[in-house]
Amino acid sequence: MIEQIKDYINPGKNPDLTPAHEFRRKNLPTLWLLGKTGAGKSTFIQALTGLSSVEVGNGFAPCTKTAASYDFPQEKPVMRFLDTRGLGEADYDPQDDLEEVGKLGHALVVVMKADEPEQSSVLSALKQIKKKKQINHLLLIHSAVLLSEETDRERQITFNRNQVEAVWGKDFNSLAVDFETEDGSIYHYDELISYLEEMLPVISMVVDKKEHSTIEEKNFNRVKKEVLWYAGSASATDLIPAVGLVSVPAIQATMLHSLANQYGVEWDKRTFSELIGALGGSFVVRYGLKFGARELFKFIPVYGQTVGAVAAAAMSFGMTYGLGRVACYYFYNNSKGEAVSQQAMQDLYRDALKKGKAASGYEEN
Ligand SMILES: Nc1nc2c(ncn2[C@@H]2O[C@H](COP(=O)(O)OP(=O)(O)OP(=O)(O)O)[C@@H](O)[C@H]2O)c(=O)[nH]1
Ligand SMILES: [Mg+2]
Repeated sequence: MIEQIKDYINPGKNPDLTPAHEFRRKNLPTLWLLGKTGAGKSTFIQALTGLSSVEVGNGFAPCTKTAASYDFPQEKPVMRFLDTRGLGEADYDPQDDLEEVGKLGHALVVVMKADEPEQSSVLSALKQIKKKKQINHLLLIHSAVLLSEETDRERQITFNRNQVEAVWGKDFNSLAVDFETEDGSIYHYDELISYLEEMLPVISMVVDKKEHSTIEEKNFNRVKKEVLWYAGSASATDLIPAVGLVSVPAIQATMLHSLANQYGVEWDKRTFSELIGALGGSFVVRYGLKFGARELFKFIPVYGQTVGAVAAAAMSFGMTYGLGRVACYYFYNNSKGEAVSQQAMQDLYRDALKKGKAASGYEEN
């Protein structure tokens, strides 16, 4: 116990977090894009990530002949895009890509240009994907809808939606978008994001929402992806067979150290105990931030029970994200010389824990 607290304060001395980072990198929540050449898949990824076509291009690693995956952000990824790079007329076999997507947290987006009714290659791929039953969530995007006359638009969209329905059934959402409007905005952007986050909650964490936020929140948004990345690595420790190579506390400690630096706060024993104090000692224990104790048993105090590895992974993700969130809040106020209330810290933690668990990709939402 004492040792573990020391690890928190001075994490530099031993932990090799690489195995956890690598494991998570192999198991990222994935958004799979399916669509003909020119449908708008790359444009979609750019619209979401804010990266230029050059950056998206460079970030892609070919995984099969017909698909490429893109980890976002590249350095410390929290999610993955799988791009089928244009289904041609040749028969596309989604088999390898289905394996690539893995078993956890993934969703499928089919992109069809509204004025393109010839979708046989996409539909036959979709039929095979459906058969495998590995993908639960589908969103159909009709792109470039503003290029069509208003009188044609509804008919085109309905036609393509019916084609998809014929192979997939009725259980999917369908949305008309345009990525290239005259004023540079995206037509139906908000609707697009909310459909996407329904399917893959991590999306809500990585996509910029044009909503009002406080200065504190803006500051957190700058480090949020890093916090998610650490949370992903923490969750990996519950799933890596060689348990004990890396510990959740070691990862959390490294995260806290890095965050404190970025807020210009010195990370030492005093800051550590003040942070814990600000959350409340008994709260910390109840929520399992008991520095290693839960790792031995996968015992989750807040549930009062022992859980399986996947649920534990979701919990580790949520707790690490929650800890990162409140730490940033604390550091921000600390750097301004302002006090924080325990209530505010706890509310923030609970909220972040919930969002983090959903974003982990290890839980059905
Ligand atoms: N006006 C308009 N143009 C679009 C839209 N989406 C894509 N485009 C254009 O369509 C062309 C093809 O888009 P991409 O995103 O490269 O298509 P893709 O699906 O990635 O194609 P492949 O990489 O060949 O599979 C580009 O010139 C885009 O600018 C849209 O919503 N509106
Ligand atoms: Mg492309």
